Order: sequence, then C-alpha cells, then structure tokens
Amino acid sequence: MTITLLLLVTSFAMVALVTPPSAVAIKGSDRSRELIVAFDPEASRSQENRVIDRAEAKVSKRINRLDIALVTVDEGNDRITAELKLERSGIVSYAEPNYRLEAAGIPNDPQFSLLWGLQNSGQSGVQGADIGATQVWDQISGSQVVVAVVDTGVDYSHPDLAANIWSNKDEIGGNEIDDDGNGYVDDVHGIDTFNDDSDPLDDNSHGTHVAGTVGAVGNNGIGVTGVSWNARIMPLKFLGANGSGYTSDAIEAINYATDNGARIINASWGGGGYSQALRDAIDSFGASGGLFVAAAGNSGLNTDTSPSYPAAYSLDNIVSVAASTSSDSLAGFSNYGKSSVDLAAPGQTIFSTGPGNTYFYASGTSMATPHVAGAASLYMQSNQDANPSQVRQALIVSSEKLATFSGKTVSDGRLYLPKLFQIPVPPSPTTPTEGSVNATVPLPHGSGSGEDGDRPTLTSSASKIKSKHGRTRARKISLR
Ligand SMILES: [Ca+2]
Ligand SMILES: [Ca+2]
Ligand SMILES: [Ca+2]
Ligand SMILES: [Ca+2]
Repeated sequence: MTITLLLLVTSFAMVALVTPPSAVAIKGSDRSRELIVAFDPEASRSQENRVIDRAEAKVSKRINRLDIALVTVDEGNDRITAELKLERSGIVSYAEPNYRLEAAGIPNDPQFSLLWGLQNSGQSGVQGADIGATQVWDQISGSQVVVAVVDTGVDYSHPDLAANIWSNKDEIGGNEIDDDGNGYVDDVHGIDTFNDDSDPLDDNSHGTHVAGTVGAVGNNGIGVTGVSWNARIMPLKFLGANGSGYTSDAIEAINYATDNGARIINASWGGGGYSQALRDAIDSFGASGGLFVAAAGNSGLNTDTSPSYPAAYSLDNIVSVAASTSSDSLAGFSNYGKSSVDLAAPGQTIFSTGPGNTYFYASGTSMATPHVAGAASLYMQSNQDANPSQVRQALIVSSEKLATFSGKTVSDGRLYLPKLFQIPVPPSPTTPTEGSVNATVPLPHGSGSGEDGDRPTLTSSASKIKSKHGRTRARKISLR
C-alpha cells in the first residue's frame, strides 16, 4: 500500500505570482506628496482655496468636521516648500505630511491579504474565520523550534523560504564525508529517503507549499508569510515526484527528525493500513519531546469508524487536523471524528509557496495541518518546557468553538491563536514525560488518556509494502 498526499488535486492550479489586491497596501502608488492642512475656523472656503492654489496644490478631500483638507502638491513641486507656504499663509494652523500608518502585526508581504486563514477581514468567506495569527505575532519569544516537513521535499532555495530552512551545523556540504557521524553524508538541509540521498529538494510541489504555510519568511517584502515568520524548517523527503511513497521511508525520515533535533513533524499525508512500525516511530519521536501533526484525510469520512493513518494512531503526541473553509465550515472533503480528529484549521484555497519561486493555491487537510504545525511551533517557542501532550491539549482547549465543528472534532473548534497564547504551561522540573497531562489545562472530553480510549480500535495488520515495480521494497535503515 502506498502513502498519498492529502490535498485535492482538482484545485491544485499553479498560478504565476501576480500582484493581487492587497488589504495591507495603501491605495494609490505615491502619496508622499500629500499634506493634511488644518485651517483657522474663521477662514472662508474661498480664502482656503486661494492659499492652496498659491502653494501649488490641489484639494483631494475635505474633512469638514475638523476644518481639515487633504491636499496633494502638484507634480514636480516640493512638498516641504508647499508645507511652508501654507503655514505662512496666515489662515493655516498647521500643515503636515500624510504619514503612512500600518495596522499592528500586519507584515509587509505583498500577498498577505490572500492568506485568509491567518487573517480574514472578509476578503474571502466570513470575516473572522481565521486563526487570529496577527494578534499573537508580537507575543512570540524564545528560540525557534525545528519543524520537520516530512513530505515530497522542500524547495529550500525559494526566496520566501531560504532564510527559514534548518541547517545541520555539524555537517560540511559537498565533501562526501559524514562529518557529524549521523549516518548521512552531506546532509546539510535534511535528507531524501525516497531516493536515498541527502538532497531533499522538492520534485512535486506539495512539500514546498506545506513548508510555506508553516513558515514562509514574514515581513520580508515578498510573497507570503507562514504562521511562524521565523520558523526553522527541516526538509525531509520521503514521497516521490508523483506524491506517493513508502512506510519504511517515512519511518527513516521520522527517525532522522527525532535524532537531529526536530520538535514538530508536519505529516500532510496518509494512507496504507495500520503499521506498528510507523506507530512506534511516531511514539519514539514523542518520547524525545516531539509533536506529530497529521492530516485527518480527505475522504469526507468519520475516522472514528473509518480510521485514517497516521493521524488516527492512538498516541497523545499526535494532533489530527481537519480542514475548515473561509466561512468557518468543515470542508466537504475533510475527514472528521468526535474522538479521532482533534481540531480544524484553514484548509481550503490556501495560497503558499511553490518550487522555483512560484506560489499557488491548494486545498486539503494537507494545507490545514501546517497551520497547526506552525501554531504549535510558536507555542513551543514561547513555552520551551511544554511536552507534546501539553501542547496538544493546549491546541484543543484554546480552539474557537463553533457549531459547525461540534461533534466533528475532539475540540469542537478551529485553531485559534489568541486563546492558545493565554494558556500557560508551567515549567516541568523533570524531563517531559509522554502521556502526562498539564493539570491546569481543563480537558474538553474527559482526561487525555481517556480520550485515547475513545479512539478507534486498530485491528488491521501491517501489510508488506510493494514498490512501484511490484517487488517488496526492502530498504536499509541507517543506524547510528
Ligand atoms: Ca551527516
Ligand atoms: Ca559532509
Ligand atoms: Ca534527492
Ligand atoms: Ca514573505
């Protein structure tokens, strides 16, 4: 059985990066010649117009309540000269530049307004159907945590990703030596377990899109921004160019993430039957403090009765993510499950990075998952001692409760950052123990461990994994 990507191919349209309408940009190309002019209350309208005329400017707008005019200095004339002429006219109390203002927390990335999932001011669907990202960006502190994007690879040289790509500091690239002795030669930016090399470059586009939602570089004046502006993304490729791959390669990638410092894995894929080996790898990642964020699947099914793996393994370091729309409904394709799917996140018509300095829209629980992975990385960055179970509970408890997700997810809600950042995690005096639950966090559905008991019974057994060519794919596992 193969593992497939959890996105909708039908909406997978590559689009060129064009300048879109932006809610952030100020209207008009050049407003540096504008002045706000306040007049004496006694001055007549004709006196005012004469003075403006003499300053070689035109009225753009009048704000009568304050007896103020917005004027534009004629092209070719100096704004400061006009400002002085106006102020010396005798009927102007002040003239000042029309300063450009920006809303707090809004990055300067030109495509930001397309990212309804981060901030929906009504540009798509319903205002407020978003994760409230802009409200927490100024609250992030602490050093970044590493998010492994286990996928089709990542275009790590994309201008909107490159600065946020993880580097293996102990490895020297191109010298054909495994400098850090981790079992991989020249693994400077992760590995490729599908092709058995140390170059996780994306030959599909899915992983690059996912990576951009987790952590495209924010406020750099280009493209988009990820949920985390300054994430550290570890590209781990195990899916081939056609978007499918094998359990053994997924396990190798997860083990690499475990052994090389990742705190979060984004798993926007699923399929195949129950695999004890894959489950054990995810469990082991959890024991090292790792949170595994997994796509719930795109079959429109209740996974309480039709489990989709790996999202449905009963481990408390797994967060299973459904897809929400810009109207805050459950996307029609999204799997759901009162006990098997933890929360929803934006997953329809998501704009993000593509290989070769492109950007495109895609839909799927694949696109919802990196919203949660990015949010978890911000939370773990600010709460370094939080263990995976605590982070999962915090994500669930803080979600925005909505009728549309009620009974469809453990949380009854959609990812919501402003509330997430209100949930404190007390520093753990000891090494975080997988399975322990922060006692100060109220649990929505019984206890954390009890919730696992409600998860589907896993009965199918691991099946032999066949390669594309039909032979059993026996792959070497690198041991360190
Ligand atoms: Ca190495
Ligand atoms: Ca090397
Ligand atoms: Ca490769
Ligand atoms: Ca950017």
